Amino acid sequence: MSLDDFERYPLLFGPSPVHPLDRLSEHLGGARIWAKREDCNSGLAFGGNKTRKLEYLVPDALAQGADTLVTIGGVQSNHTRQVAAVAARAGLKAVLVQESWVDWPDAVNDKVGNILLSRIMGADVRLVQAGFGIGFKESWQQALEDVRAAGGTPYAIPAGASDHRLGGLGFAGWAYEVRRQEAELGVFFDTIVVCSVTGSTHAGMIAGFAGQDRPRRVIGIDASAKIDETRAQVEKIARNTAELIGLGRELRDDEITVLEGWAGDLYGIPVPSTLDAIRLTGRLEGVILDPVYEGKSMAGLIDLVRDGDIPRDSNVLYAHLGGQPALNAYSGVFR
Ligand code: 5PA
Repeated sequence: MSLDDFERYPLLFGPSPVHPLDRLSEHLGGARIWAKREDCNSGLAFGGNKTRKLEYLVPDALAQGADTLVTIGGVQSNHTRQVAAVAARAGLKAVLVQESWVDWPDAVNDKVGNILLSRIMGADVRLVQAGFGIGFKESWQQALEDVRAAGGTPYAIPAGASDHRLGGLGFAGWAYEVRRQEAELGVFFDTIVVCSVTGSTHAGMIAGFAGQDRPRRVIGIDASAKIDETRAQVEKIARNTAELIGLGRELRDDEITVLEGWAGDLYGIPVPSTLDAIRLTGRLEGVILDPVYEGKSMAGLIDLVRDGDIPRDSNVLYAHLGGQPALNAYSGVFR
């Protein structure tokens, strides 16, 4: 088996853009930083990392005769918004369980940004009281039951499309896409920096890069503030995905790196380093990051470059995974 043996339902524009962040690189005084832009990878409701993962789940849903995609996330989940868009595009219904993962005081938190977009796209949006967790949830099981009881055929997509057999394939494909873009650009990215929460973005990359001849560091930055769970999930999905795409060997422990230190104490709550990273990237590059995910992984990248952990002669690829719609629910922190 190889990745090409899996059916893919095209949802992206094509390869996502790669470009240098020269003013940020200059500011940090070392390591050339580039970005690969999953935040503009698709015309479907602003795209993002889940849109790429879902290319491999949609054919499975259609093959099973499903008529409704059922998934789960926080109130400002980017994932659920992308499922709503993909359901619309594929002519399916969407049921979105939106749990109160983040205790965030912004008065419009459950009205603007991602949840607004999901409502516009016709998803059945259900607000549920339950805390953060990337595992399987009762509310999600209930939503699946409800669809069945109404005579529908649900297709279950776990949080972040991660703990799913096919969840790692999209970003395994990303690793091959990077290699093709490197050949065009004449550059080699020795270090990749990516935000990790439900794990299949980072895990897919690990599996995809593991099959390439030139080794590189794929550094996950935890944004869940639950490092042990993130690490365990990344490891599990990376190993499953590697097997699925026929890597032909076990992944080594040193191929799986998830770093903590930039999430703060709680998922979904920005800390000073998050806001500094968002402002710096906005002011130097005109590139917008969100306070839940990308601001935290960029804060990690900045410190790793500044401290010399990523050497000055490195070419670093920052995976920008999307997430900007949630900014609308965080306007209070930028006043
Ligand atoms: C998310 C996830 P993984 O969950 O695959 O580790 O990706 C982390 C991540 N960046 C990084 C952005 C913009 C993301 O949206 N979002 C989740 C969501 O519900 O939106 C799955 C948590």
